[in-house]
Amino acid sequence: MIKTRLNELLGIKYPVIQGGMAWVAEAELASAVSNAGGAGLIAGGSADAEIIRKEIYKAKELTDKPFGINVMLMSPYAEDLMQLACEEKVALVTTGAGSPGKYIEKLKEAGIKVIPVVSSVALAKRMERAGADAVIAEGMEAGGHIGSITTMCLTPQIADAVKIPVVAAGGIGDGRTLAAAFALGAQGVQIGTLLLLSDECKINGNYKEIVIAAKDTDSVITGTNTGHPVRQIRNKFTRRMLDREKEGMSPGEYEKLTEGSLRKAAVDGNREEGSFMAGQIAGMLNENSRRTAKELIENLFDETENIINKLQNV
Ligand code: TUI
Repeated sequence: MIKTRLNELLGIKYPVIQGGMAWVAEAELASAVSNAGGAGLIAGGSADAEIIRKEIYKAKELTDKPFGINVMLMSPYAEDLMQLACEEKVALVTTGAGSPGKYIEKLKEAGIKVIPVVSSVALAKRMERAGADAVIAEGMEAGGHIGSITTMCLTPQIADAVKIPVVAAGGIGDGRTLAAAFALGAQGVQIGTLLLLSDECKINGNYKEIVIAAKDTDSVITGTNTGHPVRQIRNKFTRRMLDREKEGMSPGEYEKLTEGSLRKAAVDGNREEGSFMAGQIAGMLNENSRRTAKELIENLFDETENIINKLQNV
């Protein structure tokens, strides 16, 4: 059995945290991941606190295991969601797309574990000083909003720079990549793309088909120069975005073009206009990857143990 400081910190069976996927990670997925022995998350995305409160209540009905919320810090409701987390005493808060420094003290007072996603050594160190319990080192292999360093290079550099546990994210999709994360100095992993295909993930079926069909080179990064770099599967929407970026689109126009695109992917399954965020591991996934969250997580850790055992003979 793989046991690390992350298991201890969160009181979980497997050292895995679910990615905080906006418009994707709802109560059903979060509770399934927690029931499977990981740390499930409800994604705050751009939703207001009352919507997320309902999801928290639903998750409390579905699991008695620890789960948390992910707060996307560019959301206008980020502060409300932090307040909500304290009121509802969720087990953990992960954050993305910014620095949660000013919220950490209050969250800790409420007994909540705080685990920010970071994409640089500098921010990881700042988060440790501010009292974070662990950090998620997210490489640019990940889906959604990303930094510029790969998981392979970011994880060991952050592991060397901080004493708190490091969770590797971006590019983790099977036992080989998970074992590699441990080799890089991580105490656990965050999994997003793999869970898109779990039965409990209720996104539009087209989204799942698009992720399954994706090859290694099928994701692109939009927004590198105009706003926030975002990895997603190439389609008509990304081609238009990249064309407009070349022509010198303003950040304002960028925001306007992206507005609603995630909903169009996750809810409507609009193949042309949706932003189908997914990591580079999409290329590894196939029809057999459609499983329950429990099967996916158990299989992932079985594979990891096998790989680690095999590596003893290298
Ligand atoms: O946040 C994510 N992934 C996301 S958020 C999201 S919603 C969105 N939709 C459209 C455009 C933009 C966002 C979709 N996917 N991952 C965690 C993450 N955080 N990756 C990188 C960062 C990050 C980047 C810069 C964290 C902090 C930061 O700088 C903060 C500072 O103050 O230095």
